[in-house]
Amino acid sequence: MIVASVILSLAADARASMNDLSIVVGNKNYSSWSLRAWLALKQTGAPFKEIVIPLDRSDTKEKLRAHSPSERVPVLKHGGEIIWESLAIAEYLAELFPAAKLWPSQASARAIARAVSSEIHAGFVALRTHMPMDVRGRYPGKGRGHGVDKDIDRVAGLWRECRNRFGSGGDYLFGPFTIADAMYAPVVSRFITYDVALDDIGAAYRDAVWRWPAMQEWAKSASDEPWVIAQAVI
Ligand SMILES: N[C@@H](CCC(=O)N[C@@H](CS)C(=O)NCC(=O)O)C(=O)O
Repeated sequence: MIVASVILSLAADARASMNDLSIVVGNKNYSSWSLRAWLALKQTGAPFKEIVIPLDRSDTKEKLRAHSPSERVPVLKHGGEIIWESLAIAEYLAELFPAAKLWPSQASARAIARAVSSEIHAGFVALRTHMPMDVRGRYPGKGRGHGVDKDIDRVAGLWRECRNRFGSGGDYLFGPFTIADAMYAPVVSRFITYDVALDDIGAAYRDAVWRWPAMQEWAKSASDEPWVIAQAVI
């Protein structure tokens, strides 16, 4: 009885504050980590407020400090709670909104979705360094620094494996859109910006993510932004 009433009151707390979500992001053209968390939040269908902090400006650090304990974006605010780190935000949203099915429901698919999400979160340094996200930019053939081809091959291999093993229920890595797709969305944008050639499975997946309405909404905002950051490698 006590357990049931605690569960009911926790559920009521969560429901009561579902409308109290905001996300702090960087420039949409450049902030790849912000894109990941923002896409996961969009996928919940919940209303949220958005605060954009332009990066690489004299007042950026001060603005970041006002919102983020790590002085980085994204940050999710839910009531009095502050969550930073894109993957932690995505995990939090998956728990808060179980109906959104942000992770695959089958255990081994879910474990692999978490593995590929952690792999991009922690790795692919050459790709992330030499091909910085620039959503509206088009630089075919650029960004091929040391180690980038190896990273591209690994990404293409992961996409192929996930699509072949788990993708039959939809156009995304695990069928329907999950956090894993949000984590690779900036890579999709990079592959378009730098015109990276892909096999048929990779190209179809890239196009599916790019067409996704939330991705298009982000890309439109990125194109409309006034800020320009010089990218060293381009
Ligand atoms: N590991 C963090 C990385 C966050 C990160 O590096 N964010 C960049 C923007 S994409 C940032 O806030 N940079 C601060 C700055 O440019 O001053 C995450 O996953 O959220």
